[in-house]
Amino acid sequence: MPSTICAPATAQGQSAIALIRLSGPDSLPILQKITAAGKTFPPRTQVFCRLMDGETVLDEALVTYFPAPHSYTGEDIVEFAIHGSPYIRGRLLEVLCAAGAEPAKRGEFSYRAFLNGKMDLLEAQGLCDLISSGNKAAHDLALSSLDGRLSQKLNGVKNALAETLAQLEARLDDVDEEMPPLDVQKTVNDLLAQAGVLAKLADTFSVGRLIKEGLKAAIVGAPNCGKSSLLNALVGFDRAIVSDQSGTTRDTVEESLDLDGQKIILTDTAGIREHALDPAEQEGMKRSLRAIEKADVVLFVADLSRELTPQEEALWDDVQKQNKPVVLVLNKTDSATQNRCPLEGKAQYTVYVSCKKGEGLEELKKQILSFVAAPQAQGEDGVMISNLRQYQAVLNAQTDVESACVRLEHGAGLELCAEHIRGALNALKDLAGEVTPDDVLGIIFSKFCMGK
Ligand SMILES: Nc1nc2c(ncn2[C@@H]2O[C@H](COP(=O)(O)OP(=O)(O)OP(=O)(O)O)[C@@H](O)[C@H]2O)c(=O)[nH]1
Ligand SMILES: [Mg+2]
Repeated sequence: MPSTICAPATAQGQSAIALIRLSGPDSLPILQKITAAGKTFPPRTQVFCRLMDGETVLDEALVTYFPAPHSYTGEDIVEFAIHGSPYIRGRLLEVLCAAGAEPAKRGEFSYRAFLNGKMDLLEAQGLCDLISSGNKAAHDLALSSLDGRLSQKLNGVKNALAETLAQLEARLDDVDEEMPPLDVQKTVNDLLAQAGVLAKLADTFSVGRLIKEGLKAAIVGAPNCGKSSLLNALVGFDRAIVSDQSGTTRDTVEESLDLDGQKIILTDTAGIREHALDPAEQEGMKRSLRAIEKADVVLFVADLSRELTPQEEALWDDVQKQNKPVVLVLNKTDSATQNRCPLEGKAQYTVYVSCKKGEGLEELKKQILSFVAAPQAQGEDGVMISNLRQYQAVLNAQTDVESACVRLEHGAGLELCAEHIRGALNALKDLAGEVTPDDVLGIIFSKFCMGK
């Protein structure tokens, strides 16, 4: 029999109300131990009662009993809405444990919900993402997983593959050859259609990840071109020190920004030049290069009020080698001594700005957003994947389905083809947690927050 677990469902610290949850077969008996004898708790009804700590009253609370299976975990649950003092919360947990409960591990409520068939792994991960989503885009993405749209899509593929597999297996079992032969072309077409669905889903990963984690944009360039000014202009306050001296920024400076509901993480960096003035600047330049490596997008700032130096051109070439989108940001249009910059011909994206006058910033923001909002990268139905484990499983399934097609088309035995389809089905079942080993599940759920 499973144990009965308890944990706070609301954040630490002082608050008007805090919620504590019990889940497991002893939830009701434990509740009865700490409330007045004979008190009744009708299902799903808030009951006002005193919670006792031995002979003394610990708190007056609203308590709700959710009998199994109609609860979040599928087990008996009791929810205590108590006053949110850290003392009451901590003490109630001790009282519950003394009455027979155990402290819940991270994600244990959701794990139990999963084991009881209340949700599959994809929905559980969507829920975890929903709680940690800090902006609209991440929220929408998490919701598409939580409400089962991702699971439905994958179930559609699974059902189609299972149907094809059944056709193959029937032929393999048909030793007396009583069945009509397999329609190879139709089977190949069916498999290709499913491989296409998987390929499209896999394609959403790069953008899905950016939406969930935030797009990292590194602001780089030579000293004094206005990188820190650009960071400040984009975030709308004086985050980084700006001065007319070259080499002002030493350490990287990071700040997040919400652009139309999308999280952008901007990193201002030390200007790069050939000779650093001192070891601190030298270290700063190393950090700039690391920031470029970690970025999803590079904002390369050049100063229109002076000529481009050979070092800047070399830096531009180095940045290009990273194989990521680079936006050429031509700054100081208000005091430009030249209208064009030699890098323009090499740049895929160019935006003119004046940080001093606040001009061109909207266009730059649009350009940054375009890297997460490219329509061809978004799933047409808003269904996307955002975690690496999901991505790898979808890719494995796609590869297996494609291999099955190739085998079939080249007249290989049906057994080999069936084996690839079984591989793809297994990868998809693993995604939903159907065949996932317990230790792997344990690791996944342990990343959930406490009390969830
Ligand atoms: N005229 C004009 N001056 C600007 C503009 N943007 C920045 N500046 C000035 O350029 C100088 C350098 O700006 P910063 O933002 O500190 O430049 P930086 O690239 O961060 O410099 P380092 O940290 O030293 O690498 C400051 O005097 C700014 O006021 C602009 O759009 N127009
Ligand atoms: Mg700076």
